[in-house]
Amino acid sequence: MADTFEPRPEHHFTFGLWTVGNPGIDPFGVAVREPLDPVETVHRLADLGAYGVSFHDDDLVPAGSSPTEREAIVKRFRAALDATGMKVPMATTNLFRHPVFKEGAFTANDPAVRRYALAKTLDAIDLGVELGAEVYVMWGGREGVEVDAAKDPRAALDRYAEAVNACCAYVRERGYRLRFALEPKPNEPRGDIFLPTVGHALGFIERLEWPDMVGVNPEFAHETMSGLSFHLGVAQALWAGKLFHIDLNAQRPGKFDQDFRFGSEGIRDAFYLVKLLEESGYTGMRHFDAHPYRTEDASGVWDFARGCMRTYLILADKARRFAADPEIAEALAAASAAGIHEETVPGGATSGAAVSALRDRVRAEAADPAWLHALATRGYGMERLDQLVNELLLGVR
Ligand SMILES: [Mn+2]
Repeated sequence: MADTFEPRPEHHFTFGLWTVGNPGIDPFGVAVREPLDPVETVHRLADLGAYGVSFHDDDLVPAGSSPTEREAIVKRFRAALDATGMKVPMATTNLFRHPVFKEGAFTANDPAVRRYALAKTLDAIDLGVELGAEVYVMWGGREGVEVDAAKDPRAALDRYAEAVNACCAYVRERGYRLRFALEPKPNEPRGDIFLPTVGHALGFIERLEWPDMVGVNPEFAHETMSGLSFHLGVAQALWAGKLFHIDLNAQRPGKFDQDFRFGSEGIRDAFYLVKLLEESGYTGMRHFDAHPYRTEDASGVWDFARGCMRTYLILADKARRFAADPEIAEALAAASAAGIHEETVPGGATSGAAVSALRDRVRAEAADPAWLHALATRGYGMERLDQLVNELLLGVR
């Protein structure tokens, strides 16, 4: 059935090679699907209307490949990109699979491990830039602790900042057009991970040598694991000018890192997120970092990919309907939703005189008990508004 929710390259949907290529390994079970050839992935995703792919260094060039092997792999992969018009907007490093990283990578206690992690990252940056990447994601999955006794966390943050600074210095020296995006996560695989939320990462970035080169890559599942609102985390990243990239998937709170198909859980959260992205003027990638259910065979993988993109487009359409709905507009007016845009201190909060003048005015108004009573007893009509949103999402308006 033809409808208006067909993904197209201009929607900027991207997938990691590791997402559709996920073979279904979990802590209790072996692979249930054959590995996917990255070249096949590029062709299949292009056929579905995606814009591009991303990868960890090892997803494309297996660890231990010789320079000749690397060259052959990159040449074949680039031919697939050229044939399909697919792009590589983002790349990243696998600093979590190899046993050498079991105690950390950029924050490992052993300096030899940290130096190896940095060198591996610089090689991966070269690979990413060679294929066109403009954003480099850093997810520090092994940067954490189980045994607090064994790690000085303040020194670990020094080493983390040092590693990010070193990568920035390298990029500047090479003249690459590349920005970094830190991806927060609270735990898993480590008991606790450094930079556990968007807020922690934003605070960390301001202490770096070149903060303008570094932003965040928030992930729906990761903030939801923390019990936090992904919508509010992404909004703060946008507010700070730091939303360099985003990882879309689905997650129920209080569970292991589920990485489900976008919109399969938390559909209201997904709606408010899509509404935010679409209305904010965000021009970056809509990147899916999710994987198909373990129940799926090879064809279910492509149902998964198509579903991620369709749900995004359906929710973007719902956001447009929200904005055009007269009853919702009435309910928003009842909630004084537009009032949040008005300055609290007319003339500006940075003037001490203006702040004092405001205080004097409010004091006089508040001296009238009726004035305060009216504010205290007014309703905001949010039950009606929220139900209208429900009915919009459930397809009855
Ligand atoms: Mn991710």
